Amino acid sequence: MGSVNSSAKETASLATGRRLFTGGCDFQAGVTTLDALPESRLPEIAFAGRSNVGKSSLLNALTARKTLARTSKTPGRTKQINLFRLGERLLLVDLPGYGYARASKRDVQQWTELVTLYLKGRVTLKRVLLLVDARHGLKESDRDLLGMLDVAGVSYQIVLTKTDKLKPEPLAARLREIEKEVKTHGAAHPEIAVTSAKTGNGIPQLRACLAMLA
Ligand SMILES: Nc1nc2c(ncn2[C@@H]2O[C@H](COP(=O)(O)OP(=O)(O)O)[C@@H](O)[C@H]2O)c(=O)[nH]1
Ligand SMILES: [Mg+2]
Repeated sequence: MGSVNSSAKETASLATGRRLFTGGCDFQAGVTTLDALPESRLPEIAFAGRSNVGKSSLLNALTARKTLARTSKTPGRTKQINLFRLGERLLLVDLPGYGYARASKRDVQQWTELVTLYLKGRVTLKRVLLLVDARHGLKESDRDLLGMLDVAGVSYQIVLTKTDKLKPEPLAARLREIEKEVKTHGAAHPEIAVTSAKTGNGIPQLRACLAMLA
């Protein structure tokens, strides 16, 4: 009985997530400075991660759009914060990628300044999704961001990307390893999302999880 109820609940929350994310998403703004960021009352979810982690692909998969966010083979190009509005319910914020090997010191400084100010100042920010390539796990640049989030007191959730590239066992090991590490961080959402933009695995579940913030 209990399990029947809980699976009915789960089905309902998956449907809610699907409706929200596939019901229309519009590009709202792309900004390179904080002053240019439009004021908003909508709850906001920010997407962060190293360049090439699959951020654009994940945004496209979540919103069922092929070209909402540009995917590219040349990492490290987007220097701006892009905002997408999901109906009148939620803002999705695409933060510039980091950890690009050929980034200059000046690029890193610019990124840090823009993102730190955004994270500290955005009162409507509900959660940061920190995307991590399942093959590589957490890197130093990810740990730097985790530190910034801890200081800013922003809650965050780890999202594993490109999980289609790993077999079940190494994937499970990766999950355990990251779970263990983020446990030491106060602001971490306990559940790590396991996704593949390529196969669509985990996308309905992540939509459902995020729809609860709308
Ligand atoms: N196999 C696989 N490749 C992916 C996946 N997501 C992204 N990629 C590839 O990874 C590269 C970088 O993706 P992109 O979304 O542009 O990354 P971004 O720089 O973080 O926005 C592209 O070649 C994508 O096709 C995935 O789930 N599975
Ligand atoms: Mg991108």
